[in-house]
Amino acid sequence: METRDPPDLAQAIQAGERVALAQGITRVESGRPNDRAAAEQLVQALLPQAGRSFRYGITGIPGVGKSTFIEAFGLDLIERGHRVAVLAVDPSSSTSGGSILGDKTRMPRLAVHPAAFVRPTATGGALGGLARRTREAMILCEAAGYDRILIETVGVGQNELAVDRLADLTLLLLVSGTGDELQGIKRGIMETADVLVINKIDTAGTTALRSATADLQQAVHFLPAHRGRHPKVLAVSSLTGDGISALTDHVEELLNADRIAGTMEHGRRAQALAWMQDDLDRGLVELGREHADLRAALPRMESLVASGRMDPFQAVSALLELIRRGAEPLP
Ligand SMILES: Nc1nc2c(ncn2[C@@H]2O[C@H](COP(=O)(O)OP(=O)(O)O)[C@@H](O)[C@H]2O)c(=O)[nH]1
Ligand SMILES: [Mg+2]
Repeated sequence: METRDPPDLAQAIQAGERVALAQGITRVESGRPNDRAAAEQLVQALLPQAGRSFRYGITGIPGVGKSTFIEAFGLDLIERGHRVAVLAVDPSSSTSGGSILGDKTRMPRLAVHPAAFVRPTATGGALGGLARRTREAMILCEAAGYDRILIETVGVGQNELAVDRLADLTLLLLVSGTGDELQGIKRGIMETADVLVINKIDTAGTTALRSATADLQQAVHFLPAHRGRHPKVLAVSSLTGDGISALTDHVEELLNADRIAGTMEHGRRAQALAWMQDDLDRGLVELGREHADLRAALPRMESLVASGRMDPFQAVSALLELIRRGAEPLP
């Protein structure tokens, strides 16, 4: 495939060429230094056209039905006149394989719909890198005219925080049934959710479902309010479509209100600041590793610590002192 230079590619993306958008995202995802420079140019060029979408994070454990839910929710958004981009991020996919293909087959209609763009993202590697690439892919999609961005991600540990930094609104999917929905879900994940979605209600009895919903709605009031409110609990079947339209009404209403109140913009600024701080931290670590005196002293310190002749904390302060004294870094 020919590779276009960033200004060309930026123009084609804005013109709505799907192939260009796919190419651009590939650039953004690439780890090659050459591509990185081009990706940054591309993002810079498209940034003024980005930011006008609603960004939804969809999270939950594997198998809870995120991809199936996105198919139903995405189609509902399209029916309401929107253009939908889906970025499926699975940090485990580099090892487990297969799940990416799985995602697309769970979105059979969305994947081929002219008003949708579905992009499973091969990930692996550092979390910071994953979040950065997703953020950049999102910017490209927005510049291409997609006004609803759906980010699918597995809700495990730290990754959760990453989606909270990308999305304007986070939906946490749970499975209905036994009333112990809260089990196995980390408190931190609950706290970053704006809406709790009980999925697969077609498999649950009405009574069980009612009590599960009520229990959960009770439970969330014991959590600290997130973005100034307690999450609402909604029940859906992604398979039959039951409850989806009511859910779309609710989340769109929340985001419309947030946009008007300025809460959305405020949230995005806070995200931007967090990105900067993260990236600066990473940059400082890299810079430190390149420091000539530190590099020269490191192997000796390592062997001293490994052999028990020096305390690790002592070694670190000695190494940091080398940087503090202000020797020149390597060219
Ligand atoms: N009965 C039922 N099955 C569902 C529903 N949503 C998803 N599933 C099934 O749950 C399995 C996992 O779905 P998937 O969307 O791949 O989950 P993900 O790993 O969270 O993306 C698949 O077999 C789906 O068909 C639902 O609402 N009802
Ligand atoms: Mg999935």
